[in-house]
Amino acid sequence: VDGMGHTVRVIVRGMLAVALFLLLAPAARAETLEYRFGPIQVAPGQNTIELDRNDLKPPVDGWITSFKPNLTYADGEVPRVDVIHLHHGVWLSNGQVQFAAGEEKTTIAAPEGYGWRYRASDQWVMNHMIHNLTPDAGEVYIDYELEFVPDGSPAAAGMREVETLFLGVTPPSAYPVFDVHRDAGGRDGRYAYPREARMRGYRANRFTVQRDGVLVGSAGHLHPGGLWTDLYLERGGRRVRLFRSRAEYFEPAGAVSWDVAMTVTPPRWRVGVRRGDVLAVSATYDSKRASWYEAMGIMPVAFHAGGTGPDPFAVDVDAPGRVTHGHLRENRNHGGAFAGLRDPRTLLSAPMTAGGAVAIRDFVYGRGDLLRTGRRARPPAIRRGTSLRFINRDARRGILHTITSCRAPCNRSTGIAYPLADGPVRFDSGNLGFGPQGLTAAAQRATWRTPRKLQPGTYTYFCRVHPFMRGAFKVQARAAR
Ligand SMILES: [Cu+2]
Repeated sequence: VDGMGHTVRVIVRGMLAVALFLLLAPAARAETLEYRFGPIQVAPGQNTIELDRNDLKPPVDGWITSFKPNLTYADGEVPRVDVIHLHHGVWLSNGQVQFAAGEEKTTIAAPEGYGWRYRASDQWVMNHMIHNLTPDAGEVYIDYELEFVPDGSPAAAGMREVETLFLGVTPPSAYPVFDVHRDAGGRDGRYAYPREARMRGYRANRFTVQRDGVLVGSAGHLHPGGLWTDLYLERGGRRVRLFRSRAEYFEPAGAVSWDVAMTVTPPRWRVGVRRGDVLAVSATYDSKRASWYEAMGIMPVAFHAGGTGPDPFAVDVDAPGRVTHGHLRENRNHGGAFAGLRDPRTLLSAPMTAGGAVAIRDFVYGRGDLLRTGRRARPPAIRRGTSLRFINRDARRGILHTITSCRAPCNRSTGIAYPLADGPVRFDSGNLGFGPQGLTAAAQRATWRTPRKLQPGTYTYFCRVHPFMRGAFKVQARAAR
């Protein structure tokens, strides 16, 4: 971790806060502790997972009752989400996930009287994935606010311990993702994962409860395009829904961006569970508008072992949730405005030489890049039945790029809701490039070829990692000219 000065300052501030709390505020409920993790140097175009030791935590034993994350610049300003965003942050304690945050920035709070047990000797690790959507380097901090009740304070007496059950729809992984293809699922325009993926015998979204106890809270994590996550309980052949965490979009264009808040369980939500019960989660995405690559569906649940709560088969526990924040300023740049770029359908093409490839270098598609002018801007043309090869020359710098179809002209301004993977013909290269196994979205290859079956026409595409990158190519019925 960089910035030891910061670390020390924050720890000292934390100790002072706790001391003040003990001296002056015996009736107070919890102390707010603020931490800044960083500075984190963000490379041009970065989209990688990092694991760092994290000593920014309370100096004394106690209870954490609430957790609120953010991403900031040195001056405290929150980066625009279309510039740099926190793809995820996961706070691991002694190797277990305790808190997690995504770009939806849900505040996590235990219900009154419950808390996560904290010991000063706990080993914390920060797993963070910061996505820089631009070719410019940056420097950011991960800020987080804990509500903390030190041992010995009146509020700590009788505190009930919760632990986080980190449930998700995919097998446990540092990068647990799945793809949602446009038009996948039923005619309802939605795709429920894993049910509609039709994977026989799939059980990665199911968890057997190990001890009797009570569930006291939950919230879902989705990516843009996500509609809701569901939590179910199965017992003796019966199944009941416990909670639906809905994505409430502020985004004017609908379910297509990070301008969203997830609903969390109401404060009085309780579900009694028994050893042997099965908890199952599912994630539902909109599949009408666009494809959603590397989507997530995670539903952490706060569990109190040994407690009791309503039997969900006797009482309807599935109450509507509530959001923990409104529209955030950093989500204000939606994109989709006229940007002065040419419509590639009106440009002359340039034939590709046999064996030629479109090289991607310095965030530019070598041929047919919409941000270029002159001959280099001309979309390369290939013959029907052949394919166009792309090669990512930035891969050696650790930069990933994609070639993902978007609806023509795909030349409007970049924002959180534009462009989308909504080309009438669906193609996607995956993340061209390399990275450490299991800790990256990288496809572990730098080249990709377009599908051979494309009909004659102009095809527009963008880079999902750096959506300002746009390009086009043409397929011609006869010999390219
Ligand atoms: Cu890119």
